[in-house]
Amino acid sequence: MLEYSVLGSMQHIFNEGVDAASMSEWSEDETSFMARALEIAERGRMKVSPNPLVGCVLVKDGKIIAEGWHDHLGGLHAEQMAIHDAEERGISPNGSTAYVTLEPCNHFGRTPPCTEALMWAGIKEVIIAHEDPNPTVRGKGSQTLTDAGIKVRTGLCKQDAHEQMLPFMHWCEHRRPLVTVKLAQNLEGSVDDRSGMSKRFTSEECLRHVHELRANVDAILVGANTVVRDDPQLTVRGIGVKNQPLRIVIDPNKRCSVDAQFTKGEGEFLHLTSDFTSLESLLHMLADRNIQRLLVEGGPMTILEFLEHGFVDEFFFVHSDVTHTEPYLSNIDTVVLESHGLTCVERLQWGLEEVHHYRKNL
Ligand code: AOF
Ligand code: ZN
Repeated sequence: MLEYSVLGSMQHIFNEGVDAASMSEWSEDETSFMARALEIAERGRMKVSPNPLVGCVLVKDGKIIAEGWHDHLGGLHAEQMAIHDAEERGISPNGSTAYVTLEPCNHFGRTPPCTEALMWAGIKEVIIAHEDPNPTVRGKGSQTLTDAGIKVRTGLCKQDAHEQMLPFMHWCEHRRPLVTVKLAQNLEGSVDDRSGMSKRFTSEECLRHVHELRANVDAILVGANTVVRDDPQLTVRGIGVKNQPLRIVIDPNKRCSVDAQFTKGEGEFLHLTSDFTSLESLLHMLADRNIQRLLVEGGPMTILEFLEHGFVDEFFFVHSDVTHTEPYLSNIDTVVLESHGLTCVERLQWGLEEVHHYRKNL
């Protein structure tokens, strides 16, 4: 489990298997089966976007007989993989209960409908954590199952499933990506020491966490000032990813060199110059390109723009205790974050740096 993900830390549900809100409605066994489905859904992390992470377990006579998860984009859906797993083990899924973290789909997409697979497999009951807000599904999956005489119950560990699928849920609901910001500064609020060449002032271990964060987003954005000063590559390094995030630079005054690092190497980039109109239209355009989670890495002016428009959903505020000879102040602090609807939900340690993780109530 990755501590920096939108999940914060989901470890509690895997350890305790309890979703407080559902305690009265659901048995302990049911809750632990769904907790397992949520746990195995994690195996698709960094591989399924723009699809959500989905897990499924099949239960017969009080025991898990098969497991499946949506492993990668274009791969089997969780339910189909679980049915396949039962067959491979030589166990009939007939008469079992499916615990699935998302309402089964009812459409022909990259795969045939999961509702049909469940019916064919003779599943007698389907327990769902969260409805699928995708317009092509939205209740139709549950309805199809019910019409076929399969018992359907929904809402077990719903909050945890929502958290796990947050970028997907947000994208379905708002048609714009979830915006995550990362900003590192020292105790006086400086993001750069202007007395010399630009250089990283946070620890090696902190950098590793930043790359993990990058590996969990679909796009990374910076403003022109950051490119001119730091010339970053904006790629994921040290972690195997199937696709590099889309690199986006906002540069309306055409200040970036045609030779800038972000234009090089593997992966796509978007250099927005005169074609940049507004953050809002950019976010909608990104959503249309299936970008569900965007990481804004700087600089402070770009981040403030996002904050002032109310577009920041999540903020990793990295605090270093190095001193800067010629500080460059961000003008971003706790008060600014709180005034834009963000609340500190946890404190993390990324190497030498303490990180305050802020979130909107999503
Ligand atoms: C499920 N089980 O494991 C997942 C579902 O293009 P496709 O065929 O991969 O379908 C993608 C949509 O299906 C996705 O947007 C979401 O609504 C649903 N994902 N559904 O029954 C799964 N990953
Ligand atoms: Zn499906």
